[in-house]
Amino acid sequence: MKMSLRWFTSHFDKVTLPEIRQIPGVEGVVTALTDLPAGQVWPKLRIRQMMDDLKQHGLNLLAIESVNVHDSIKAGTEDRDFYIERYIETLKMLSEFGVDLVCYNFMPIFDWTRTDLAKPREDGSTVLSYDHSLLSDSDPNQIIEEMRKKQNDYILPGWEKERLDRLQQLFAIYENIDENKLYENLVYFLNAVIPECEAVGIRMAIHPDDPPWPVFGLPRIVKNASDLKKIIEAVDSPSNCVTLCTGSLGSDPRNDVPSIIRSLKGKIAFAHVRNVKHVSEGVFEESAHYQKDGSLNMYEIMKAFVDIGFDGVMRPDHGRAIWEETSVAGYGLYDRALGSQYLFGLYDAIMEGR
Ligand code: DNO
Repeated sequence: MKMSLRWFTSHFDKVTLPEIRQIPGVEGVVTALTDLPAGQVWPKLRIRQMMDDLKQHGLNLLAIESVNVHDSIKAGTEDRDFYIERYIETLKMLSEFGVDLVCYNFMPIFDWTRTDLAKPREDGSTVLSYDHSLLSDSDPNQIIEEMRKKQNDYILPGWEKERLDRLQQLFAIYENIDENKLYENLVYFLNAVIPECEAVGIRMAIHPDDPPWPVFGLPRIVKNASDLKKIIEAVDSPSNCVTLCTGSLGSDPRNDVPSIIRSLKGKIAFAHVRNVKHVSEGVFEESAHYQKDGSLNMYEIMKAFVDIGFDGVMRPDHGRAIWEETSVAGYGLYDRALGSQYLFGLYDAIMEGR
């Protein structure tokens, strides 16, 4: 297992590489050229700069999170082959720099969604939280505008201004896309991309939907154990893998996360590990990684990873905002650093007992 931290490059992240370097056991980062819109081929020079930056600070690039999939591919519009070609070009370029793990998701329009990015907790920290009732039956534009007003400049992926400006147009291309159609489009994409990945030694790791149920009426197809199994089986290849995100899957209490991990033995290339606190149906808030702070059994989760011989890249996932830190929502240094050490603690204790 290789421990990493997500880093948004020096353009966007206040967390610095020297800071990351001082977290015990963290061998590298997972990152991306976040400023590039989906569909653009990543320029070689920018990838080289990113690699040089990391090397100078003694950190490895352990994965790309993410190469985002263009909505034309997800919705299966006429121009999808053009965007698939570009996607493959980017993958090939990345492989020239030794990248062998790429995370992606197949959520229409938006990436992960929360309804509050700074919910105060009793201890004075704030967390990301979600209440489905705030999203139902409403116009996404209006809701997002309200949230952005309330929460200053905070944005989540998929909430960028350029995208919000053409939200209507984006919703229109998904008008006739149900779960089956979206799944077919994913399989079409995988059939094109996976052979190329095999050739250059890249593992593609699909990220579960977050939250794992439909949002704004858009279909979701990576919600639980059977969805993941179906995707893995659709294209049988060592390059067709999963990002096991405990927090995304775990926000649905029906998902038994340790058992999902066990069922995906050999297919998990990337692990995002965090806790989440279930509040009520469709309502959750993120918590500290520490088991008793949330609803997930973190010990059983880490044990499941050890039991299946997981040897991929792991990262602590979202943290609380603590000690007055401001950061990319969910991605401060302090609480994720604490989280990484908690995960190491569990991992080492489990290994020691073998
Ligand atoms: C949220 C992240 C996601 C993830 C993408 C993968 O914190 O886990 O944004 O990076 O869904 O493509």
